[in-house]
Amino acid sequence: MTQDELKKQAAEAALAYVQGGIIGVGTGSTVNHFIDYLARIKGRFEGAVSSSDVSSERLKSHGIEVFDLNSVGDLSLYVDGADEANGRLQLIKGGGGALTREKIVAAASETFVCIADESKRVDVLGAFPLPVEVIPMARSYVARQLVKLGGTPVWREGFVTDNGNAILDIQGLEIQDPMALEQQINNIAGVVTVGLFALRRADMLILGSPNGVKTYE
Ligand code: ABF
Repeated sequence: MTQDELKKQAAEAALAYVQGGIIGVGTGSTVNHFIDYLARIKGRFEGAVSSSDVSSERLKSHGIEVFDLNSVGDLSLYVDGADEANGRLQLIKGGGGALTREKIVAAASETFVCIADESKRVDVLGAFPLPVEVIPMARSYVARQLVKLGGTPVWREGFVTDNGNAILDIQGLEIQDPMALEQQINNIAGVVTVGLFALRRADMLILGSPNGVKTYE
């Protein structure tokens, strides 16, 4: 099976958790499949809050209504992908640059279902460069602080987030204590969001694999 088929498998399995109301929808190629599957069950839910402009456009193209998070209450479900997931369902996200909105929607959701192909499953987070969204004027300052934490930050040059900010990707980390590192990076002035989802991890991880879907809670 191709990697894309494994992503589709995970995306389709997540449909079972759509129980109505307004759902949170993330970003990325796995979520794109989820959005396409959602179109088939449009009658089963009211609409979506999306974590990126790209996903909003895709949802709308299927005739799915997109709501502003400010106009709805907490969401019962959020479905999104990840760049890495460990056994405790802690994640690295933000490879696509939408980490801030993803973190907000995850925080506002009761259940976070993460969908991915099984190549995303790791024992220790950090081989995938950890994205950090920063206020542009703080970029160099934040980079110096990240070096002190043992990483090598690389500016994602030319990339501007949906919020008008810059991204630093931290290479060379072996993240033994994801919650502590998330807190440390959150505390640096100028950091908007770090792509570690450990303080608010996924509640469920659905991985597509050649032997079928694997679900972890
Ligand atoms: C988003 O999409 C991100 O947080 C993560 O960077 C990425 C995963 O993309 P894909 O599903 O294309 O691997 O969820």
